[in-house]
Amino acid sequence: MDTPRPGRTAGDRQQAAVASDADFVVVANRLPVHLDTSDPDAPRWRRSPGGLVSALDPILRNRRGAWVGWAGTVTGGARPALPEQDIRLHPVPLAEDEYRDYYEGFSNTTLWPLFHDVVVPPDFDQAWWHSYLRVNQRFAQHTAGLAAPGATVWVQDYQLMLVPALLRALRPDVRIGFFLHIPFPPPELFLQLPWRSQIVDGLLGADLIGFQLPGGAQNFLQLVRRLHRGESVGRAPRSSLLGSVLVPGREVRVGAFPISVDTAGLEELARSEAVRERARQIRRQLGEHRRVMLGVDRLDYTKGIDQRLRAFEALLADGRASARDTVLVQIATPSRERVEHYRRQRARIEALVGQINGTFGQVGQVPVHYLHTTVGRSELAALYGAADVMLVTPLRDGMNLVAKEFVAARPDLGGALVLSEFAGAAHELTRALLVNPHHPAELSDVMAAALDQDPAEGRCRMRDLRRHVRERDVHHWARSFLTVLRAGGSGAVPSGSDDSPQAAVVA
Ligand code: GDG
Repeated sequence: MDTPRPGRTAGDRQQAAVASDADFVVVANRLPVHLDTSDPDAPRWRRSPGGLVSALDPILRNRRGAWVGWAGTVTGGARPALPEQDIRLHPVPLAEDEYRDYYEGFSNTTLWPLFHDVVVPPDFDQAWWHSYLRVNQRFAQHTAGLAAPGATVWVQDYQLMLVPALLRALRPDVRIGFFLHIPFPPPELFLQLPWRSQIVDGLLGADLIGFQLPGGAQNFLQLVRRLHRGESVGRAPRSSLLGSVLVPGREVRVGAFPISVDTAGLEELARSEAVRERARQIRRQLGEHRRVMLGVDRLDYTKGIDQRLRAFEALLADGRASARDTVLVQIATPSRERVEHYRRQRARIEALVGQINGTFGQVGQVPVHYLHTTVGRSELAALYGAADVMLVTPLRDGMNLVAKEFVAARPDLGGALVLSEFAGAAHELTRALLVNPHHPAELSDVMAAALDQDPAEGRCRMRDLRRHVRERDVHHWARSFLTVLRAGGSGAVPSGSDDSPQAAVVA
């Protein structure tokens, strides 16, 4: 199949000619806001919680920064703005059929499963691909119209992998970084994709391509070699940079930059009296003497929620736990609810919860508390604080921020973290109780071991885990990426990206 060589139409040139003054532009599928319609008479834009926003916020405020993304509504309506007008938001419109084909289709039914070890089979659909290409072109055009001469542009994630090349064709003067939040699969899997060369060429429009783990970066470098898309050069992995791809006239650097959380912010929240009191209240509500296990995930088939429930069921069945002494609280945040695999996953999980509670529960005492909802940030911190055991057991996950958030929210050094080997976080949080979630007996055993963990050993592990997330927080992540991006070629330098130790190594 032909590689899309983004053509420069008169419309493109016109878009690029729009007055542009943003020195630092973040481009992501979603703007960092959502429309709060709890009062239907007065809908309000509210800032969405998340580490990405808090990490980029100071950089966006200090420079003439802008965020390009979809506002989350296909119905139009009021232009999104934050109450305090602090970050300049630039909405990219999406039509209903584009939401279906670009977002639910190509992004979440083709790329998402393909990049997560084909946990479910990906669908390949030409119409979805065309929609993905069209929407990526739109994002590139909007960004081109907004960026100041020599600006730094940071493109985020798998929904926008064509944007780097499309943007470079419109604005060769800007410096482009790309970061992939999900795993990058081995070439054997990626090569299934009918549009594989186009995606690789899209990414190669960047100056720096960042992955969560060195393995993802290496998979990408191997793929470039297999597809002959440029000369791929490896480097001794002394720093975040793992190699480069030489394309005509340019070097594209490739590295690993594990994302993290706002550790200090979460710790402060966890230490607040309101959150601590709420944590005590949750424990009282669940039963003073019961051990509390917790899962917090988007309801996604990659997160291993059903494997976790089955492992708990096995503990109840063999008597290592009972509804009297143990409870599992599972927060399952609604996600991609119109996509078939997600609908089926929800039905499977809810049947399993019903089965477990029906078999092992008593009046007033059920073993699983399942909430299909989104809870507030303080409530989440209180749940982290109330848990004896945090269960993070994805079958495959780029990083998993919940694991790092739990650690950040435990200044009391309490709680045990059970963590899947297949989460990116396992490469850093090696003092967690690591587990293979594909192995049912091992999963039950590690959950039982976590419930019975010696408190002194638990504190020791938690101390080590906390040291890591304090040093490597989300600010460190953003600084490391932007410092390396700045270290090559020309372009505006975002403030706050002071030299990190890694910069010295790669300079
Ligand atoms: C992708 C990659 C990578 C969840 N429920 C509630 C809530 N959350 C928050 C968590 C956490 C975030 O959502 C989920 O982040 P994860 O990392 O666990 O997972 P993905 O959504 O799949 O994210 C992943 C990440 O990008 C970043 O690069 O780590 O691998 O798949 O922050 O706290 N927050 C609130 N209420 C909830 O009910 N407030």
